[in-house]
Amino acid sequence: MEECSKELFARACKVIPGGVNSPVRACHNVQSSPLFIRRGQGSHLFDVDGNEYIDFVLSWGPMILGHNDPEVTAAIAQAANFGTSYGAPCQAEVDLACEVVETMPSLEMVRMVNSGTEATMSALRLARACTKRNKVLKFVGCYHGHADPFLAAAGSGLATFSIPGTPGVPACVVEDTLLAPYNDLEAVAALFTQYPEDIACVIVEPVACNMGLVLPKEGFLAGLRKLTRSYGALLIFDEVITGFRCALGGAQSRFGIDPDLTTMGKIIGGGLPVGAFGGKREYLEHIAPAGEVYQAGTLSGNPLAMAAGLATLRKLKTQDYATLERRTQDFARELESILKSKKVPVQVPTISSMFSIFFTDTPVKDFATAKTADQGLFTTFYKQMRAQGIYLAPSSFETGMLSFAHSSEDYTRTLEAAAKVHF
Ligand code: KE4
Repeated sequence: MEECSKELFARACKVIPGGVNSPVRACHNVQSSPLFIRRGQGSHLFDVDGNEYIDFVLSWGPMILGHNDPEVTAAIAQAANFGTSYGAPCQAEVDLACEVVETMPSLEMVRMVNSGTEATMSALRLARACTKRNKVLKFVGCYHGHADPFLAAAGSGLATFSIPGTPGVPACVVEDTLLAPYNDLEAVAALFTQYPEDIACVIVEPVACNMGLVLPKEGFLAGLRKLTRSYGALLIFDEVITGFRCALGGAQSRFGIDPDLTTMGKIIGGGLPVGAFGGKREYLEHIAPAGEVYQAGTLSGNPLAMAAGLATLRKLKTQDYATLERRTQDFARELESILKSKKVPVQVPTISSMFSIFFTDTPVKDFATAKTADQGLFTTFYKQMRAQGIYLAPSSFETGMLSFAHSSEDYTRTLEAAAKVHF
């Protein structure tokens, strides 16, 4: 007898903390329990209870081509026939590195790792080594993975659980982490004035996706570039979500900014565990064994993961990003007007193939304003949409994603479901 989601979750809770391998999947913030997924196909997920969903989470970003894309799955299967890991260089990692360097405008070199967390953790170490400075400036509500230095006030899961930092991170580790509100250039300038020679880097989500979707204000990213240049700090674009999604060349190509370092994840692995950090040669050549900054990983450059990433990026070069963006905009506009007709405060920001839903009329420009959104309304919306077969991110601090596999019928069905929600 196959176990249902509830039975699986009960068994999981006995052996896995919280029954999940990543907190946000537990759906605590929307008073729900997680669905256990049996399989994904295109824009749909199928849970173990026999239900089908239109998927707007897409594994938190990687599945921009949709689930079980034939080319990607075939590439993984073919690679698997040659073994799963060598712990030695293979052609696939060179091919993927070349593909990434060709695709992301600012990159001259790249190092593969196994997650976005590893990518940002390594990029921070590199920035500190290259500048011989210790302080890192990040933005409240931006999430850069769970490496200690970033958990001073992270977005994503931590924001959902409203934990300002987390136990287990020594105060000495986050005392070099400076915080500024997103979109607040004056606050950044003030920190540089206060610490003119101590800031190794500014790390930023060029489009913030971990406090819900918050777009950079006109001039914000260019202002960061100018300030970091003038104070000798490195600018790190955390493109773990925006890379290959905001545009094929990421947010840096969309906004025309030239960061010193870029971190990547999610799409770069086509659904398998891959992260990467890259940037100018003059910096990357400090990374061991070329240079003295130690960074390593048993499964970095894993042949199956590289094959999945390569198949994904090569296929993305043939996709029509402009049409996907237009469809996302139309969908978000329609969704916003349906929800407004229900006399609730709501805004549905969107950019490229991303959107989020804030139940507030306060213009959202940073984490403080994102937090004005009514979580109760979001929970009501989430539950009633899931009951109608629409799989949304279980938190208003996450970002909804669309894929090239989503069909016009998916959009129509989702909007019809939204029209039936009652608050
Ligand atoms: P991972 O270590 O989870 O691969 O990547 C960390 C990371 C780094 N930078 C950005 C901008 C990110 O969004 C992430 C991870 N994103 C979350 C979703 N918002 C992952 C979901 C989860 O934690 O389960």
